[in-house]
Amino acid sequence: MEKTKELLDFRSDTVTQPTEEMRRAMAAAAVGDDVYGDDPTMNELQTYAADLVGTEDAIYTCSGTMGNLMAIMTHCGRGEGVLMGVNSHTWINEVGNVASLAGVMPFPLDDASGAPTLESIRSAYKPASNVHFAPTTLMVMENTHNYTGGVPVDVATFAERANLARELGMKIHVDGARIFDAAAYFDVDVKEYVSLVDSVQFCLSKGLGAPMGSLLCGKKDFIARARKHRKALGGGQRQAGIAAAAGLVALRDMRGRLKEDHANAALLANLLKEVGVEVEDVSARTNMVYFKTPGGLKSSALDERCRKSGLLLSLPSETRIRMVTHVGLDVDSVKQAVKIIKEAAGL
Ligand code: TLP
Repeated sequence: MEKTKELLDFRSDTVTQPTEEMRRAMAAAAVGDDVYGDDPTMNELQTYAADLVGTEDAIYTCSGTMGNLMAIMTHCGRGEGVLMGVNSHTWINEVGNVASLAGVMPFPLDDASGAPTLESIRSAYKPASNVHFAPTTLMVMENTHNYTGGVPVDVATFAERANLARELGMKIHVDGARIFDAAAYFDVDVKEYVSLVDSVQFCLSKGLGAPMGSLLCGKKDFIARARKHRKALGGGQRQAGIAAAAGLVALRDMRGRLKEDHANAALLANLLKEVGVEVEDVSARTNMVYFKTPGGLKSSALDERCRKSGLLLSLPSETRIRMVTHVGLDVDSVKQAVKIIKEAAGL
């Protein structure tokens, strides 16, 4: 954790160092061969995760990307269609694996404000009855929604989309990499979201601060079929309880502090605005701040200058910058970061 503090690493909430407690738990973890289902710590994590989100079962996956892909491969047969936002991580940032590995056809939804619009769901939907269509059998929703600003989708809005997809006969998967941020933001139990869908993937390695791993949660038969896909993708691990031990600490102890990250991101947005940076407005802010590169610079040029002062940024494009708050950063880190940006951009 010290390292991220020294570096002012705002690139992502994936950069956190494991806490001392996570390291102790990893060192002491009872382990077994998880491909045989023999790892007691992994079994404990999966049971804990399923209970926490209110599903019958859960399976550990190496990453959020793998969890989303397993979900799509399990819900959809080859040649079927999946609806997902054009600004979603599954659309933009998972290397086209829906097409290349799952053999599933993605159809774009308008998710410019986080949740997909009802109209875009209706118009993208393709029924199996028409012989020409790749029938859409799944909709993926993302919560919080990364690319539009880490926007949390509230339960009512989420339910409206999920219910429409259900009426049209689709299954629903949630890329809930940061779903605990959404639940924390709205002070709701994560089960309120998960009860509306067929599966959820959430990450241990983001705001919850674990070094690796995600959970895919759903019904027992769904998880059993997803397990086969995990094996096929090379994600069956052996003494995986080492990772699960840190994941258990993350799930038990770290959810309660996510609002600190949200407060720090709100402070960051305000301080950046005060020095003249064009911060992107959001309907609700969790742990991300996106802004237009200030001072007429390219993102890469600003990044180079900031790096010299120990500040690391994420660069979604040459005109757009993202900063993410996390457990390795505090109020002082935020103030220091704004000072560095102000100087680097000549504001
Ligand atoms: N997001 C990462 C990068 O890949 C962009 C980040 O720094 O934010 N869903 C969402 C909404 C995500 O933001 C991410 C990772 C994933 C899935 C994938 O998780 P991993 O990195 O574990 O494969």
